[in-house]
Amino acid sequence: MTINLNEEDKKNFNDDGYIIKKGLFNAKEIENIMKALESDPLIKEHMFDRDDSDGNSTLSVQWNNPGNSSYGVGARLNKVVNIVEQLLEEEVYHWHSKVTAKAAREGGAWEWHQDYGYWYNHGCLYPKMMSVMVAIDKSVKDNGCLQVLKGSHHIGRIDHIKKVKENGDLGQICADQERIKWAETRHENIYCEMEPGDSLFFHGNTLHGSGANKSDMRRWALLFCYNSASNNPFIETHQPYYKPIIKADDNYIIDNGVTFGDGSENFQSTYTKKS
Ligand SMILES: O=C(O)CCC(=O)C(=O)O
Repeated sequence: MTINLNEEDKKNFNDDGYIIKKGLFNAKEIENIMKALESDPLIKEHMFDRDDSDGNSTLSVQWNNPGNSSYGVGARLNKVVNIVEQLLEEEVYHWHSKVTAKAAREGGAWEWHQDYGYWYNHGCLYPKMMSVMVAIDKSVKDNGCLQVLKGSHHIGRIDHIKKVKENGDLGQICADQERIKWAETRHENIYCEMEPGDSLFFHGNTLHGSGANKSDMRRWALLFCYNSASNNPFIETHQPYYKPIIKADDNYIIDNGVTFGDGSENFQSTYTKKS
């Protein structure tokens, strides 16, 4: 199915750097995705801790091939890819997908960053890239929902550095702190509160981050990231070159029940596992 975005959606994305599509995934789809994420041994095997400055961690797992699992195929669904292509105004290909899982009371924060702040270093010349965050659990301020600085994609790419923790150790990679300080004075900080199935579409240069999970509610999210077909990286990294997306029917996740990865996902394990 093609969901035709209206002019307002496109304008909002261009002006604000994000839009939220409520209920893009229905309750049964989210149930199947959640069951697959919670029980697929491949997910357990590739989950890694990503510490924040206070030592709280978010579990994360990332893969390059969308595949056919309930959680992976979402990145290939017509209803998702067609929206991304309308927003970036050209054909896109799958860059990577990931899960970010904040446990109740323990899940850590993500420093302000731009995804293109990282992807620039993977040889993509243009910021014609974006992400889609699908809420698996209800996401609110208290459990560390994603925050965006509205309209901050207009700033352009900001240098990213490793944050120095209070004890002097190097922490997460984040956008230059001086620029963030100024960006926060000029761009509204939006807490993207979402119900399961709601999906946030945001530009590669939109500054975003999230707070620690201080609540008793878990906060899991699934992220699909895309590059424009014309923006093939000019260097070789772990990220993929252009490969057409084989779009999947919107009913795939329901029709196929709970499906696990088959090993073709090319899971990335770039984070340090906690001992
Ligand atoms: O899960 C989150 O709160 C943030 C994830 C994020 O910003 C990212 O993966 O780039």
